[in-house]
Amino acid sequence: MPKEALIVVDMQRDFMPGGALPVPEGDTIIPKCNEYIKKFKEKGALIVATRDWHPPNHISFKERGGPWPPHCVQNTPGAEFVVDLPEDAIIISKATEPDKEAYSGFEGTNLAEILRENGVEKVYICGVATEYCVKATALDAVRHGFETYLLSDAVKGINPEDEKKALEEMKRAGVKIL
Ligand code: VGL
Ligand code: ZN
Repeated sequence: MPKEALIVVDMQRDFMPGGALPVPEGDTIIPKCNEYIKKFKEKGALIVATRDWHPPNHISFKERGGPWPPHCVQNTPGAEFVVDLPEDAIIISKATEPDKEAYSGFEGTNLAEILRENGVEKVYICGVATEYCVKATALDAVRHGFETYLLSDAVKGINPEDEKKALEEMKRAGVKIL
């Protein structure tokens, strides 16, 4: 039973430069994420990848009054992963309901149950965007009782000031920033 899990948050084409909702320099953490995936896999950790997986009419999209341009629409190239995942990686699709936003990988998914069933006690988090889905996932991980670590050299935010605030907030909540 793996005691550790790596959670790779939303490393998808639409969040990379040239995508529908780009995280500036989001692509620069791809090699780092791939390194962590390989390293954690080698030591027997559970590899989890969350993905933003919206229906075409999602409530977070501008045409429905939301803050974002359409992005990560289910089964489109923009929703594809840009990192190398092992075949047995656990894929968690989130924000799949038209009328519900979900930034956290735990929200409306069975991620907590999967981690518990696998004996996971510690989770390590990397990915994008630091102040949205990474933060929400990390805070929920703490709430669910997991020892939570942020791989800070493998995350990227949309806005540097918001990213800084998010790191402080995570720290206050008990996330260990590595
Ligand atoms: C995200 C904005 C909208 C994220 C997802 O993955 O951080 N941000 N949808
Ligand atoms: Zn989204």
